[in-house]
Amino acid sequence: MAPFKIVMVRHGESEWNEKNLFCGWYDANLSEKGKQEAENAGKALKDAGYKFDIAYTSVLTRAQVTLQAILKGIGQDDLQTIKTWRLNERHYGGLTGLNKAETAAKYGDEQVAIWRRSFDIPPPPMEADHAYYDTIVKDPRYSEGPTPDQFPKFESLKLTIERTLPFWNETIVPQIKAGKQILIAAHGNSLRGIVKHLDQLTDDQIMQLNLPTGIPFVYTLDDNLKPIKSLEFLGDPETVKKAMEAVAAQGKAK
Ligand code: DG2
Repeated sequence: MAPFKIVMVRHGESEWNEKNLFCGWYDANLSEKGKQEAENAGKALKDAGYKFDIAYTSVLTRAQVTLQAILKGIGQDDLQTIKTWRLNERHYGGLTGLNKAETAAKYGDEQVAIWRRSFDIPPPPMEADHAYYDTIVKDPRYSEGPTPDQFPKFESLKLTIERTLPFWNETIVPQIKAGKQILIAAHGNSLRGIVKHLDQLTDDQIMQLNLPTGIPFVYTLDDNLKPIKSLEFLGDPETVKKAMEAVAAQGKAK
């Protein structure tokens, strides 16, 4: 049945992306620009003739609203959609709510680059006195998981992959192999984890990847789910390049 195709998209710009705040598990909405990006993503998929059998997203609003806008754009509002915390953004721990550029001014660009992009060095934990601790930990959307002992206080990319990959392997892979057309709307780092896995990138290689908001990308996979084509964006290459560079620059002191 191969080659298989799977489409993924990082949500449109969120209100916290717009303000350049570490967001993680905080449930930010889309900004106006982000809503437009989500609509554009739907248009791009429609123009390319995509239709899906099932969609997956996180339990966070910014990913779900992006998905809804895309599904509306391609005329599939009622598509079966599975929501899981395992596709959530990485938990940014004690950095949640801090401005990325101000944090770089305080701790240095290099330290912020380590917190944002190193594979296994986590941010500091979110302690119980953190301004967003209760909002996140007591959110009823987590009543079905993660369990209290799985509930993160912080996550590196490595830890993010450790909870995303079981969902990928157990739930998404069987659907790909059954020939289902799949769309995933998720987050910068949960998707970087999937990209690292698919392309077998080294811990150093994945540090260089910054996913832009609201631009869908396609993987074409062989029978063993090895990529035949990787990370093909549905967007003008120059725009994609600039958007990736802008994401990388968010962690630099002004
Ligand atoms: C961003 C990613 O997550 O931030 O948590 O701040 O994809 O949900 O907007 P998203 C956040 P960086 O790792 O790019 O700093």
